[in-house]
Amino acid sequence: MSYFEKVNKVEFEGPQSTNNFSFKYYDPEKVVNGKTMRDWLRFSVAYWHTFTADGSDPFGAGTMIRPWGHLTGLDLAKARVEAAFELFEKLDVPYFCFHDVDIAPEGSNLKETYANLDIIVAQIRDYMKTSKTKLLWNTANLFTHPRYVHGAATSNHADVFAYSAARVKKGLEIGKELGAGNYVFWGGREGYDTLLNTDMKLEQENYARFLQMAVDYAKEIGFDGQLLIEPKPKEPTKHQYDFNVATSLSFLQKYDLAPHFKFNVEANHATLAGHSFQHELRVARINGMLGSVDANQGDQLIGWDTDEFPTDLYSTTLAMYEILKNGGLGKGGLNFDAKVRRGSFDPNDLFLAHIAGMDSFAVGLLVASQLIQDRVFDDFIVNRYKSYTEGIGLDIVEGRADFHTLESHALTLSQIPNESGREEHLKSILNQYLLKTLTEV
Ligand code: XLS
Ligand code: NI
Ligand code: NI
Repeated sequence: MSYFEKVNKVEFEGPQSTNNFSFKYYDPEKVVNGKTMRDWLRFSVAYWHTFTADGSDPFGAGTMIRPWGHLTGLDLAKARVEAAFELFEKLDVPYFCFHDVDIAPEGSNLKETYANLDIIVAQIRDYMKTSKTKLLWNTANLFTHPRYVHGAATSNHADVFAYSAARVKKGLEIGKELGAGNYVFWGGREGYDTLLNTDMKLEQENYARFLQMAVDYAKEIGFDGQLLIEPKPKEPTKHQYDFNVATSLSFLQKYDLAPHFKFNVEANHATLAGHSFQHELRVARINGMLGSVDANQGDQLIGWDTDEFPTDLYSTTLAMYEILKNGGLGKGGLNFDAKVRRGSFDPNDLFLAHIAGMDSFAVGLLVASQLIQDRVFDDFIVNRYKSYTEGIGLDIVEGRADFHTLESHALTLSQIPNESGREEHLKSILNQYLLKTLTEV
């Protein structure tokens, strides 16, 4: 049975192609900077947005027309798996991701929920025997159900803490069974809405205890995937503890958890935190903590996580710049934590949206790799900091300077020759590289 009968396997046809169901820039076998596009980009489909979500929003009902939409319960869950592997194969996408509740319905108690999960995980495992698509990461949804109203690991209620631990325990077991490359913690309810009822200190300590127990359990069962924290400053909670990469890193360091975790950086979460996507990737990268990416984009005019498919070529280029500088994403990937707009309700839009996102990141890869190869920004930056390679600057970075020697040096200065940072010029070079790459493909 086919769910997307009218869509054939999507192939690279180049920018001249008029076939909407083809890649214009993403050429999986093309070698860029020593690796294939497929291996640099490591695309992943997010199960929740593509197979589970129905397009409902706080003001309106679901709009999505889905070939599995008439089913319920486990039948629905099974049909989604079938549809998912059909889409993975037609897009030739190497990875996918899911939350436990995306793949199987919750039962009336934990045992029933486990039983439902076991049925669907077995079905997924069967598909994975012959499919090329692997599991990038899975996670436990610790935010939708009313029990998480006051948080999960940071709930005021110890039973919720225990229940959440059970779900993560099961999640790690599923991750191991399906060979997941990573396991994600996104704490949508780990934070507070008002300090008037919140013991922030206890909540944060409990969160650290929870993560340590997860580390211990992963080790106990031999789960060798990378554990990832996905920061987000707010939404649904007013203030989330994993606010951004820098805040989360300090938290991990304080509790000696940093060696066990990396970050899953999401573009729209970066902008919600008042940062650029590139900023968050850079902070993670320079600290050796860049694990994986939730590839999407927000909307400048809307103040929440719109999770749009990434089409902004500046953003994909600067993201790929960081990823290339990182030497790639290791076990991570570019997961389209992105949803088609409510008005894009046709099943074909699922393909067209992924094609748009994949082509946009392929362009980003091409442009970024050229920028790096030509040392466009590198040379500029090296030159900009050259005062640290000699004299007093070298004394500073090599630890020979103190306030006495610095004052003596300062007293000899008459005028300090600052130079222009050339921001506009650098941006115009970026434009040139973008346009040049686009015409050369
Ligand atoms: C929500 C998050 C979520 C995580 C996984 O904003 O992006 O989808 O990626 O729980
Ligand atoms: Ni995400
Ligand atoms: Ni998000």
